[in-house]
Amino acid sequence: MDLLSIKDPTFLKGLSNEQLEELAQEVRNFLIEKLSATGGHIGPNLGVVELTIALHKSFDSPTDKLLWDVGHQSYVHKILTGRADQFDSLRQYKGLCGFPKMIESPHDVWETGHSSTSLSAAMGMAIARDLKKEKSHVVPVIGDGALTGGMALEALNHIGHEQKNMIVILNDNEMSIAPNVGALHNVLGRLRTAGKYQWVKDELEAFLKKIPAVGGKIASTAERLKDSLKYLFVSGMFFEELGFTYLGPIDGHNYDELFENINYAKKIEGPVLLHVITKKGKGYEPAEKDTVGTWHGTGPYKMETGDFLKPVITAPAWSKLVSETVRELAREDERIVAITPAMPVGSKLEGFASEFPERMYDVGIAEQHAATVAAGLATQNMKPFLAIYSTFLQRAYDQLVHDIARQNLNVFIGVDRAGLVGADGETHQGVFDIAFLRHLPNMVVMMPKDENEGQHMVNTAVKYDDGPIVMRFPRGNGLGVPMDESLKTIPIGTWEVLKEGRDAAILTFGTTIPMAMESAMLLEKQGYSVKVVNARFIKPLDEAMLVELLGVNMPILTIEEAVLQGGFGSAVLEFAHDHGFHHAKIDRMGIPDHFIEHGSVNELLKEIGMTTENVVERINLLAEKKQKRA
Ligand SMILES: Cc1ncc(C[n+]2csc(CCOP(=O)(O)OP(=O)(O)O)c2C)c(N)n1
Repeated sequence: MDLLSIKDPTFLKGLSNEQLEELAQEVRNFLIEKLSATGGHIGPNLGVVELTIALHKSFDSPTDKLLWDVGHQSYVHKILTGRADQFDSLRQYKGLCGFPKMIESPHDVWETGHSSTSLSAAMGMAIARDLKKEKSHVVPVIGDGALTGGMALEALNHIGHEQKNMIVILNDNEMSIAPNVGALHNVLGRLRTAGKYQWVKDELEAFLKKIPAVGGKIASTAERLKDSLKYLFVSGMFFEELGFTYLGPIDGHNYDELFENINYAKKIEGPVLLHVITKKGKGYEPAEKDTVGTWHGTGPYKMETGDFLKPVITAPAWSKLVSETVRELAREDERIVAITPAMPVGSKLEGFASEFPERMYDVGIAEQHAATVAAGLATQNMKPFLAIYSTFLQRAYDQLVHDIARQNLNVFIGVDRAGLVGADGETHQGVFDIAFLRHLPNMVVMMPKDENEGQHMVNTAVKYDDGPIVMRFPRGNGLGVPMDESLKTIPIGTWEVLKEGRDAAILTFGTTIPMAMESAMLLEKQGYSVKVVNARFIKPLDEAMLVELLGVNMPILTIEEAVLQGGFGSAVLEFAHDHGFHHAKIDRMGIPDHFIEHGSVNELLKEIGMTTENVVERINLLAEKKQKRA
């Protein structure tokens, strides 16, 4: 069938299982081909083709609510809800979003990007449905990785207690991005190997019915017997104990099993958990064979071979530079322990893990826990390195405040993917961390201008023993600068003048430094002498340098690839005000007060007015034109 002609999922109702098999194959071919050009979350989507088709055939979306946890596996859902024609623009500027998006379709009832939110949202929807006396199914689809997130466990606790009608689909492929970890993963493993629980229960009931009943006594004995036999047959009946009817495990690529169990689940009162086993990357050999997580999300690839079409970049990847420098330092300092909340691959901690397996902890999708584990380690004079993406650190705000900063603990937080991240879009932009870190007492926040300074900053952070210290660094690669042989420490709170100038100063850090330098060169040609400062410490500020600049009434432009509200520019404004420089000429460039969607970083910067041309224009407005110098 022509996938481009699909308008909504109602067409599925009349299709036979054979026709659905054909459809699944077409969807797979389509995804493999389209994503080879755009990149995207190929592995997770190939794994849920039959599951998504079965759900859309069995339920009436959007009256029935299908919620996709994390949302990276919603491509099949997008195809079935009439968006196949937009896949050429997937994850591109103004194109189809890689995650559910309400503005795209009424079938996207819940927006995501971060994990483990679906069960709580489903609970809210179920409460609303019941209060409004409506009839509908609420069906969150959550992966075994996302289930390790604290919020999902909090939700299970609540849903099981309230006994709301809801069908939770547990999409278990044994993978998070990397192989899934944790005790819960082991529980699922036992369930997987224990066989079909519902079958065991039915068999037991049939057997017990054959025992001649002698009033209520035997009945209650039988119940007790059933309970104890349950443990005999199925170890760790975790979900039943939490108040869910557990169905499964079933083969998520088999329509007969899917329909039988979904239809059965619909009839059950109270919450149901349907345990569906799927294969990540199903139907595309390179992705199916992946055991480390390479095919979770990819850039473009050659369809026939599965080779990635990566541009040749010789500069080191930021994540690798940071993790490998920590690894080098860990050889001398046995107190260093690395912690990652489910991102060992993204954070490039494989090398550290292989050299120091006993000092490396993947804690699952558990950012709050990760932060407080780091805090606990620090209380014991250990040196925790918390490797975490800026966007996911948002989850651990109170742990930063209450556990780390308040106790002034020596935790080194490597804030990865800081700044705009591009194709993942709104939910993943790392633009809030400065605003939520810089107001915390005791916190040091810094960002290097290039990878050479980056390695010295890692060393600075590891040697620092006066409280928490954050090094933020961007997605992608360094600039390809020469690297010093030996590591240095950088004095805390010191900035660096990169270019002298008399008419105005640009204060910036990290990724925006090349733009500042280029603008300053262009401005020279227009007759402006512009100073450029590498404001590598966002907190504490280089107060001596600021006083010097403000003292001569130098117009200042601050630039940051982060939100303006509460950002670095705000810090400079506050400083000027608090130190009596009430007539200071300060202009701020940064991310305005709205969420930034997906697109390439350059397209996004252009959209928000953060280009060389914009800098030149803003300096022109700020500074009085001086006589052109010969
Ligand atoms: C709060 C949060 N932390 C980390 C991530 C990064 N992340 C995206 S998908 C994923 C793994 C999800 O695994 P699972 O739920 O099993 O889904 P699968 O990809 O295996 O289908 C992780 C860790 C995230 N999206 N949100």
